[in-house]
This record gives sequence, structure tokens and C-alpha cells, in this order.
Amino acid sequence: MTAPEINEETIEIKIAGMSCNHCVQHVEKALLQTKGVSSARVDLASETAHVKYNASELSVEDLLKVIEDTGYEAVSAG
Ligand SMILES: [Cu+2]
Repeated sequence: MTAPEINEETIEIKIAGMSCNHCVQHVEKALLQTKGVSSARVDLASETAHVKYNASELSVEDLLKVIEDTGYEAVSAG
């Protein structure tokens, strides 16, 4: 039978437009509420999000879109 496949990946995404801790919380919350994301840590000083996600369920493009939907700009991922 088919078990849900877990293909965990970690990526770093650069985010532009965050100015305070509230912004950080906003982005983190949006990522954590996304199905397939297991952890999300956003750092204001380096404007970077570290996201652990199930690559079988989500693509990098999906994650970038989640960030952009919060109103900030996802600059790059790698
Ligand atoms: Cu803010």
C-alpha cells in the first residue's frame, strides 16, 4: 500500500521588506500553517527564512508564494 512519502528538505529563502519582529512572526506563522512545512525559522537581521518541508508535498515555488502572499518579497532560495 502507499504510505505518504516523506522527502524532507531544508532550504534558505531570502526575504525583503521585513522591518520588525512582527513581520518575522507573520511570515513564520504563514509558513508553519502551510501543509508540508515541518519547521520554519525566520531571522530578521539576515532577512532569511530557514524552512524544513516535505518536498513530496510542496515545491520551492509554493514556499516562495506563501511568503509573497504575506506581503513580503521572497528574493531567492538556495
Ligand atoms: Cu514589522
